[in-house]
Amino acid sequence: MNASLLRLSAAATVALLLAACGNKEAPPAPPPAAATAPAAPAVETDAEKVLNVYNWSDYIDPGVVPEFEKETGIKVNYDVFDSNEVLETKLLAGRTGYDIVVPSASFLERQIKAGVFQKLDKAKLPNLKNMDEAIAQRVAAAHDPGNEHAVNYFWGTSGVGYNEAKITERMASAPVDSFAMFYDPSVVSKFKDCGVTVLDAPSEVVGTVLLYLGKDPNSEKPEDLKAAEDVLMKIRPYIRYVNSSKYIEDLANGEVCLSLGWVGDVFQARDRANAAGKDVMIKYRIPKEGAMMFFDMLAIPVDAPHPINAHLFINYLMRPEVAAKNSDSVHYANSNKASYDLISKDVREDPAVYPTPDVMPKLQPDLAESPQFTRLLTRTWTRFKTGK
Ligand code: SPD
Repeated sequence: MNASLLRLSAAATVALLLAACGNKEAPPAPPPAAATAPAAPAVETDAEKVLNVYNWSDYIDPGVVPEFEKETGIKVNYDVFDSNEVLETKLLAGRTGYDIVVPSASFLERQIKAGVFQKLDKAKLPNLKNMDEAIAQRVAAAHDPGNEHAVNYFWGTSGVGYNEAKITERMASAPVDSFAMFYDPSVVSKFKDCGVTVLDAPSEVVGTVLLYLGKDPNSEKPEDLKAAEDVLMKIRPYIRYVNSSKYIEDLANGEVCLSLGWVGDVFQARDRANAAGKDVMIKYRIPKEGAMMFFDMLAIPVDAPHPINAHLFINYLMRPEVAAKNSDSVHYANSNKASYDLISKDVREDPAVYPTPDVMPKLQPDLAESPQFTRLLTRTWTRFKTGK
């Protein structure tokens, strides 16, 4: 194109733009919406626009359920639990009335075998495309072949949650990066007065004791369980309580100073303390001995009254922006790859939430137990909890 043509073309463009801007006449009325965009197809729901969800406590952003209700017109009844054992007892009894439950993968595995769950209708879950294949494969290989029954919601670890000031006041060089904080009587005894708590999660806690002892955390050998029980009984006098949800508030308000807790819960305690303007610094460490790793899974009971609504909600939770909002709020790692760039840097880059590649091999999955081992474990656990 020569210079005069260029000039002409530029002038023509300017003239056209000026003409467009200078046009005082009202623009032509837009065609009716129906003529431009076809009406969005009505979302298919169950006849009853209700959804009954049973999830872990403190495990969802408070805005997510109301936003889903507003978008779909489905009324969500939302109940919470804080132990896999409680959930399992209900599921095995049947007729829970729940449409979605969230067992950890090790429990899900045996519940699938007991026929508790229906297979997912993946055609109703297009957002599965957002999920991290590596995590899905890991769950498929160990617990749910083909990922037929469940979708990962969050994953994480249990480790050392502590109030920095109260701990260092009592022991300047406390081994906060070790399970010795709980399982060495000469250490844990120093924190008795400021409050030590342990999760009410038998297989997971016994797994952490076995890690501390340098043993296989999933061992079912009776002698290994006995060794773990010996440790637990020795430290029992220094434990204020065994509970899996109360410690969030208690760490936040300074009622307790040391918790064997789940990563996101400990960070929620930190957030609550900050929000209340408390001068409390709550921290979380993955112990150097390694940690137990869990995958909490969204699944639909076989007798769920509203299975279509359940699929809608699971698909909603897999929207990248919803998954990111949930992780930002509760500080647990999600496995929604499409959400990773939307998660706030504080969470996404926190190695306690998303452990670095060098730490990942130290994280041990909690594997499903045999019924015989569960019986032995339950006895050990009762002795530990009661201290007798
Ligand atoms: N407050 C939510 C905690 C969820 C933790 N799930 C952990 C399962 C451990 N096996």
